[in-house]
Amino acid sequence: MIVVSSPLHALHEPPREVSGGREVPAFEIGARATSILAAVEADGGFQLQAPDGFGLEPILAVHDPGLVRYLETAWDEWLAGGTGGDSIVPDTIRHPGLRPMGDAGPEPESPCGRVGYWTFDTATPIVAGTWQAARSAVDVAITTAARVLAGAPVAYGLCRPPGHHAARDLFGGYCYMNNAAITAHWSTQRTGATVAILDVDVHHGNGSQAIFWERPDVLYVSLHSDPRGMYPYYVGYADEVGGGAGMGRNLNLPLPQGTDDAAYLAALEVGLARIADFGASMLVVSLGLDTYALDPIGGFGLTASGYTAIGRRVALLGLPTVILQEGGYHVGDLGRNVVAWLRGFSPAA
Ligand code: Q9C
Ligand code: ZN
Repeated sequence: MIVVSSPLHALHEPPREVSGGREVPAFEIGARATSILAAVEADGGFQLQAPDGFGLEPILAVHDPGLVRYLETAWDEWLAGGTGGDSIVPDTIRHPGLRPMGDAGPEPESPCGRVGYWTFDTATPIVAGTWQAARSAVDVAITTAARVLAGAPVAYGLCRPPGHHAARDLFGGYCYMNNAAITAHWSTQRTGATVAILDVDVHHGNGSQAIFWERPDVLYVSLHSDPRGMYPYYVGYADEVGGGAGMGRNLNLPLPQGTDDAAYLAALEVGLARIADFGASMLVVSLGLDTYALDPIGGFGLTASGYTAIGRRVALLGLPTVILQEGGYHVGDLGRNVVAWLRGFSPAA
């Protein structure tokens, strides 16, 4: 199996995040990618490749140009503003209740005002290298799809930072640009493909859902921890089924805290049946390993052998498959769990 990765991810190293009312060391750190690469290299059966550069066009096809411009300029502007600090975190967030007019209003000029205009949480700091790292993650993701469109049955992209929480005009949830959504859209434009996104991260991929909400040609299916008790809290419920031309092309399967391998595999059958029904020509997997039993923020009970079984079951769909890294925060076991999943999908690597 081809594995695409870039060393540029390491330029994004947030020192901390605000979580549960405290500053805690960031969960989404470079050591995650190191763990995955080490396990992939130790396996020996994977073919490591560097990404190609795709520029801004595929990004701007999915994201608001204002968000992209913000991410590109935020750090320099923050430094110039003299507010100090080693990372950008909002103190005020553009809540829709602030504006009875119902629109977003103008983007402020103050650096503090700008960050809260484009993000929705306090867990996703911008540091000096965030823009370059986030761009490299997009290039990794598109390159992975390009290999599959060129005939590889499956390929894995080690995206970091992750992407599935980023919406058209919002970053958050450790995500700055939506690698999977950009890649799915790029694939539809390149080939006329119909794409199914299977999101197995423990968190609902609100960004991917929102981006394809009205799209008939991209099906979004997500298995995740019930948002009543889990980030992103306000979205990811079972009654969210898509809108307009995308009605019926969104499937949320919220699962209880503590979900184990067996219960997960049962729910996966429901998601895979919908994908088979849809008749996708390509599959994008948003691969989060924060469903792991020992994950520090996940709350599910999945195991390495569960991941192998899940990967094997997804492979049985028989679709050309682009697997993109999302979450997973047990750094010590993350690489082993990724390889367990990929080996399940492709036992011969
Ligand atoms: N107490 C991804 O897995 N909130 N993002 C964490 C922990 C943010 C997760 C709170 C979670 C974002 C890609
Ligand atoms: Zn997650």
